Amino acid sequence: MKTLKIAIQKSGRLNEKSVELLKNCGLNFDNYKSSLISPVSNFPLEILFLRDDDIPEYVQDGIADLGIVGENIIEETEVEVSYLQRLGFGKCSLKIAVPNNNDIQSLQELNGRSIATTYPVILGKFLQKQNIQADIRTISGSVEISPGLGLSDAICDLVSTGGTLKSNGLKPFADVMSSEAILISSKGSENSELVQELIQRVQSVLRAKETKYVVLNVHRDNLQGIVDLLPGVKSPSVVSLVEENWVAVHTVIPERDFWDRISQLKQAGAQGIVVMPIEKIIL
Ligand code: PRT
Ligand code: ZN
Repeated sequence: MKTLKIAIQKSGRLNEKSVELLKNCGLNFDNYKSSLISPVSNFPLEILFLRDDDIPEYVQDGIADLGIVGENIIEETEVEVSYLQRLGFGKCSLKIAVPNNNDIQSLQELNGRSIATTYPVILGKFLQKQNIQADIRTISGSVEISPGLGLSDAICDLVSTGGTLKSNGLKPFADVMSSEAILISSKGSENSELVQELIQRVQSVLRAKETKYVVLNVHRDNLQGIVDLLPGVKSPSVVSLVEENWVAVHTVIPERDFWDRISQLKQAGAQGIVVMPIEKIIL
């Protein structure tokens, strides 16, 4: 059987979460920082540890069958790869930012101005779409200091908390794209059985992350009210308790509206609510 290769970031913002995801998929491998390649002992897979900028091209060229990388890098390198799954981590936005004391009000006012960035391709397409002629200054890093040094009027860079912009006296001005880590494959390899098996494992881990397992106690008189609050669940399990007319309801709740749902359940008579993380959900 052919051994697959998956490229992930060697070190940096996506490394830890990528390793965690693969480990949660049941893959056994050593995460030695010094090695470039690590075999998986219980799946025909090798892990390549690379700089994130190199991952899209490695995958496009088939040197790696799969990769985990930020959408921003895929778009910037303009590679032809298949998007398999958004992974929900490494979230950030590519934004144009201007100095706090700048009087630029509208996008059109960027005409004739200079913008420093490490994302000239994405920025170029964005400006073209908006019909703006600005001078894109491509630099290789520390973009945020360029207005202060008088190198550009504005910048276009990734933002997550906004702290870097703030500490450099900059304010966000326009959203160019939002990004998160994505599982990609080289064109065509998504059809292979092994890749499909991996995608299923990744999806079961992600589904589990989005849901919590909840057990609660309720008097039978209030049971229907509780069940009505659990849409999307085919049929919660109901187990009789020793105390007469009391039951335990076992169910899953989506993480995103978790607190709202819990307070509704309490109001409807739920008691002794126990919440547990789920490891995997296999459909
Ligand atoms: O060594 P290698 O080339 O592999 O790594 P790198 O240094 O080029 O990338 P790295 O590890 O910094 O980021 C990897 C990926 O994480 C990026 O390609 C994005 O997809 C994603 N990501 C998520 C981010 C951020 N959030 C982020 N905040 N990448 C960079 N930043 C930087 C940004 O450039 C700016 O300097 O963080 C600063 C802003 O952060 P805040 O929190 O102050 O807004
Ligand atoms: Zn990089």
